[in-house]
Amino acid sequence: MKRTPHHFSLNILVIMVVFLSGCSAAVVEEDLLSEQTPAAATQAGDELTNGHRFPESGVIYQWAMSAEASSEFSSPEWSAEQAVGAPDSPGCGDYQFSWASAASDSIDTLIVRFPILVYPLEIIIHESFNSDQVTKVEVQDPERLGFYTVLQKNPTQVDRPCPYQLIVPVEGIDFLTNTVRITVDQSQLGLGWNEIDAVQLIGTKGEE
Ligand SMILES: [Ca+2]
Repeated sequence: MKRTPHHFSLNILVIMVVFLSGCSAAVVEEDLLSEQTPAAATQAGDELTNGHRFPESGVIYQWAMSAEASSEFSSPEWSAEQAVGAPDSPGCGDYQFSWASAASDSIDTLIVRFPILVYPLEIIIHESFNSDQVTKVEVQDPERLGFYTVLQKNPTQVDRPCPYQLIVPVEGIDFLTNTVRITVDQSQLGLGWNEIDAVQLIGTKGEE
């Protein structure tokens, strides 16, 4: 794996900082959110889930707004922060726009938080390199601060498609949540870093 300085990404970062400093928080949050109506969902069509699995209105599709990890390869490149927002790695490969753990053969966790508390319907993990070594996905109950497992499985090697979307249906969670914890186990298959580009939480706000 080649880890060389990427001057161009530094430039992009500077541009992004300048750009973001000019944005209000509301604008940034809007970028992370979309509330799909059936019509909009049909038009979107670029993701497997949009409009097909949840055609009803009132379903919120949101990208992570913050992230932390048990380790990260470097910062800002390959840091946990790279899993924030919509996918931005340019394709399948070892791109610094995705989170990578410090070691290539470790068990590590990534925690992502979302703008709005929802009853979760589905979690989609966008993996850009060495899929799919995710072994556990949990959601947090913000009142009890406990994590509840919604997926537990063995790591597998998925060569195609790449990037890969791990779609995790969520059932039986009766509390509102905005926090997801993902565990990758890179110790078993010898594939190297399983890099995560973005995470989407789909759910409903329930009765108000
Ligand atoms: Ca990313």
